[in-house]
Amino acid sequence: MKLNTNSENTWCPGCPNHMILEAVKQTIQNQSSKGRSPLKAQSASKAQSALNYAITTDIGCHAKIFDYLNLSGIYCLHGRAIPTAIGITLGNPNLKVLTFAGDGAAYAEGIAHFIHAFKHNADMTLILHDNQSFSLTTGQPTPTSQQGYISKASPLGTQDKPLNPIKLALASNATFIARTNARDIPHMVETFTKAIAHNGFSFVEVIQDCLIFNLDANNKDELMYKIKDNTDKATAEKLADQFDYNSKSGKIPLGIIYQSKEPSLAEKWPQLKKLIKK
Ligand SMILES: Cc1ncc(C[n+]2csc(CCOP(=O)(O)OP(=O)(O)O)c2C)c(N)n1
Ligand code: SF4
Repeated sequence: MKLNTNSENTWCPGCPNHMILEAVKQTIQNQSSKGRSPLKAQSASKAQSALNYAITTDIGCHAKIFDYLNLSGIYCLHGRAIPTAIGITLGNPNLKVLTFAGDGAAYAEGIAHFIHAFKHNADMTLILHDNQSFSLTTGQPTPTSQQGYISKASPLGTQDKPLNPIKLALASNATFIARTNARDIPHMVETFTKAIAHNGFSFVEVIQDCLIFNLDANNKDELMYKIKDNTDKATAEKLADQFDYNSKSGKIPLGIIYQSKEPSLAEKWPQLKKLIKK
């Protein structure tokens, strides 16, 4: 499966988005070699037994991944990559939709969609590039920016405490929550593979330093540690509390923070359930 495109890559040299792209390609190639071919969405009917992919992306630096992946999909309005992906799963519940969003996109502009996506539990994977900054628009603070972050839009420093999206996901009845590190390709591949295998809405937060904006939020690797896959809600709450996106003194757990089994959106609706050919 040829996933490369001819588009010029305009990410900054060294931006960890390059590594996320590589991990996504490796994940899909691995699935492909096991007979799960990512087909173009419009020809999905040719291989209903295969796991086929479509993508949606938001708007931002992260979203340029749309141009660098040879997969069908929709390059969406800012904040709307999640509902568009849900729409694709309604149109064809046999597609596995990968959605790429930034922390500005999903935790600010599109936060209502982020919350409700957990409730709907459509069979899709959200890969969230969290650089604690609206980077494409030159570094304004997002909901996960740390207190005191000085930017052109916040010259005196932000006063608000950051949002903890992992806790929000837990409170929203998420069935799959994971965190990984954009500097660790093998861990991303492992995590994305598990997320794609999950039946329902899987949320993977990727800690992705931006090399140009909000530099103070970078270089948290020493705080990160890998956990075993977790299915216990009380443990998940404790894991979520370990990193508040504010200080660099806590620990940052990486891996499957929480997973549970619930019917997916398509499985809840008889009209859609009969279309599933897995
Ligand atoms: C409805 C709407 N609001 C605002 C914008 C401007 N805008 C485009 S990209 C962007 C920042 C994206 O930040 P984030 O989602 O964190 O992604 P990053 O660039 O950091 O990868 C903003 C505010 C827009 N294009 N559309
Ligand atoms: S501005 Fe930041 S997030 Fe955007 S490409 Fe450059 S390093 Fe990456």
